Amino acid sequence: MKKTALVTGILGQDGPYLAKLLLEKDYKVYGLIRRYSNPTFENPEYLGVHDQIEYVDGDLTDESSLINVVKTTRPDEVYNLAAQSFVGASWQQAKLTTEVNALGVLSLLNAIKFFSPTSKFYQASTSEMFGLSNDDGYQDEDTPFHPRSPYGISKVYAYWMTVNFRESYNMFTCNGILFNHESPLRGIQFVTRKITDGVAKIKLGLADDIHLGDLDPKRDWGFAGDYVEAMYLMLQKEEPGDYVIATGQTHSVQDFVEAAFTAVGISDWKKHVKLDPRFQRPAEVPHLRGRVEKSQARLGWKPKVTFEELVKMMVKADIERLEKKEH
Ligand code: G4F
Repeated sequence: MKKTALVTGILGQDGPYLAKLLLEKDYKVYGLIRRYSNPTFENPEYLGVHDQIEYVDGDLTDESSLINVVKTTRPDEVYNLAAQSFVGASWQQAKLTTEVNALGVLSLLNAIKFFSPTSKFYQASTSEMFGLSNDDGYQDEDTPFHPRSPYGISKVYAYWMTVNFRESYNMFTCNGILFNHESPLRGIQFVTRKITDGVAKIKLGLADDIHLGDLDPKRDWGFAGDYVEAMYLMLQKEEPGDYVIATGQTHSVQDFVEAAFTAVGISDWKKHVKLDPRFQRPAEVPHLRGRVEKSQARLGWKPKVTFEELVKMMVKADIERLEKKEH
């Protein structure tokens, strides 16, 4: 019998990469989608998986819809990737962020507990939970949390609820504490895609500048396609657990900008980058860098794509996309 997986957030960045991996492993993949007037299937289409996913209707803020989906699909594995995932928006929409990212996870865990208790559960936790915690320049599974945004706070709640269902009800629940992971499918608001799209437009003569909030923050950036493999591996272990997934290297926003301009042969990047306070955050997370000893030792997971390869991949994809649009 085919294994089955329910993936929430199937139209985002990670959902289609995970679906591709699971389909290659011969899973049946259910993708949860909430009601949109005009849903866009661009990301699953980009990876060629759209036709193979069975879409099911539901919303993390509507418990009865989750119960219905869990009860009818009874999946072997549930990957909760759905979220209000843009940190910057979480100050303006703190309650919505909390309802989706925190209470939504509680509802999903409850639906599994009552209607499919043997389903294994993956929660998309995040390095944003660490926030200011940066004792020795790294963060790992033992680093205390100090979230800096309503987004980070909502994710800390979901993290602990995931741990609590494991400890209280003996359910197989895991947290993947993923550091920033990017790809050509990244939403245009996130800084990496904003930069690569801007650089592609400048290269093609379609724009002059990129407006950014801050060049100093440092992030541990990896490739989303590598990171979904770690999600899968967590649920294949004998015992559930929580794992940091990262590259172990950190770069500033400025490093990313320089690498993206270099990828198209432009050296005077300063001419094209404007600092714009509209994109600054009320409280910043200055430095993220993950220590990945546990995931390497216990999951055998390692990132494959380097920082430079990632930047080049994203710039190339944006140039191709724009050239296609122009013709
Ligand atoms: O790309 P970002 O918006 O990602 P951020 O806030 O690090 O969050 C991402 O990674 C988290 C994992 O650590 C996820 F949990 C989360 O869902 C999301 O995927 O911003 C990266 C950095 C920040 O320090 C931000 O302040 O870039 C800085 N930045 C500077 N100028 C900017 C800009 N970010 C954006 N989006 N736009 C700017 O103009």
